Amino acid sequence: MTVPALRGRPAWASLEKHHAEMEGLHLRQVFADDDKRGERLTVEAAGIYLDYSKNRITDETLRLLLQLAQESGLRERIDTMFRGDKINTSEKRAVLHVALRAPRGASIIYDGQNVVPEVHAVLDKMADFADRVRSGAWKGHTGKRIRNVINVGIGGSDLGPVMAYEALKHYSERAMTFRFVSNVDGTDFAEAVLGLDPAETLFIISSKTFTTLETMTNAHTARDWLLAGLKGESSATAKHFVAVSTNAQEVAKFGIDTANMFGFWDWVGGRYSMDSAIGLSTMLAIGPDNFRAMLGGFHEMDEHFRTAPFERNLPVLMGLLAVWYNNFFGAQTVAVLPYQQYLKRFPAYLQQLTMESNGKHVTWDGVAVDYDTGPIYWGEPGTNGQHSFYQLIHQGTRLIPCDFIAFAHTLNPLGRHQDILLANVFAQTEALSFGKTAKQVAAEGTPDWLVPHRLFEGNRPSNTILLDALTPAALGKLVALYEHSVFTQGTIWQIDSFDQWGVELGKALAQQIVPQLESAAEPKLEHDSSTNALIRRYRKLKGSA
Ligand code: G6Q
Repeated sequence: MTVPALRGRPAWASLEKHHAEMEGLHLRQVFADDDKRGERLTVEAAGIYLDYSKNRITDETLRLLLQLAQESGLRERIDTMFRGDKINTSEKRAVLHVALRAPRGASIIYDGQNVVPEVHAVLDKMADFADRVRSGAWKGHTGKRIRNVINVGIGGSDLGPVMAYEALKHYSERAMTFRFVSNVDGTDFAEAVLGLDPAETLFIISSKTFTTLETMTNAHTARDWLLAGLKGESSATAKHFVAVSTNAQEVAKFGIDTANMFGFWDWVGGRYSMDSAIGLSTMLAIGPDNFRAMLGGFHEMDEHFRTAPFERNLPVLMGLLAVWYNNFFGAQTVAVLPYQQYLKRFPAYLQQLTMESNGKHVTWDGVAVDYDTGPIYWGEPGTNGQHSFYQLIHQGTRLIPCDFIAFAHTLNPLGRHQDILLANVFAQTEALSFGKTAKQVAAEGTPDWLVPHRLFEGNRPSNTILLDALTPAALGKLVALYEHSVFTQGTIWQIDSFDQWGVELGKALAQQIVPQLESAAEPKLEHDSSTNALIRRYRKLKGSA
């Protein structure tokens, strides 16, 4: 199907016109006009209840957004992803993270071959390894069992593992310690190994390419630390290092036996890889059964996304709403507010998923876009955020659509905590939508001069995402929900959500600058005057010039 440029799609023009009519409409009004709105504008699927009634939309908005999805070829594009077409055009790669969670026995053909058996072969190898480490059958070099696991990786090889470990800590093996090293700042490594016995420590070097500067620097430091602790026997690394990578050659070069390498494939993007072997630390923490339950959750959402009609399709609706605010209201950000302490790293994880995917300035055909693409995602767990930045969401001058995420059951029942927590979710979305008028504020006896300060305009949109409990399956569903919402947005904008050329320039320049900082002789600098002066000052401060 040939899709016209975004502004040339009929639904786009209709939405522009419609938005002009909608701008003055208050959520108070739309709720007053329809006392069933809060039940009607909801969808329940795959165990997730989405209340999207507190959005600045009418039935007409929805109709037009759904029309936009049709005109954008979303249905066809979903099919092309699941079929393994090379939709990551700038890297000429398929985008098949959905194959990572396909059940055993399913068939997804890529380059003439069913990839699902390979996926399960790796999962089985991971499970076997995880069982051996968790049971103590896998011993370290000195015969001690492994008690500490350190994942060394960055970006997509770190954010997913960290987030999933934190999110599923409740299910984790508490007798073991899990830590994560990503930053090339030596402090990250130093703090991660503090107090650990090398004889009981396993490093997972997670790097798709096995060439990433930060990860390889940390991996070498890890090896030095281990060898220093185990009195320098180089054979000692064998039981303390495993690799997760697509690059067997580099893994072997580093000195890790490729028998202890867990593979994945170029059709898995870094930020879409937490459910591949990159999740080895997650599996070590929560065990193979829980890991498989998480994959089951991912798959349930994949199937929902693939098959549900768009008007009842959670990721499609969320993606379209994001487009609505981004492109028609000029909203620059989306706040993600999990009311769940275990999801404290979820906003950070989503930042990469959303912004590395959709922070693009050209279409997949390389044409500069004349509309805004990916919004900024950010957030913190509630209720902490309420005592900090919510002020700006309630009374500031910017429109910030919010996703509230909550769970009906807590994993840590303690007195009244859970009801108080959930009361805050409902209170916040109510306050944001309906606010408080000057009349209401004055009626409370507020002096006239104070009324403007205390009034809340309301009309601040939000989604409420309600799940039963934070299980491994629930986490899988939630991550897949956002993955496919990102996909929906990228399809409307016609951008390649699966490349990340924007991170290249800085990487290349850093490689150039490192020797200029390290050289004993004064280097010949040919940067701009600011960069040259900063390099000279740094060299002087560190005492090398
Ligand atoms: C994610 C990106 C990026 C990548 C890291 C680590 O989609 O590609 O964040 O994951 O740069 O790369 P390696 O796994 O190759 O070390």
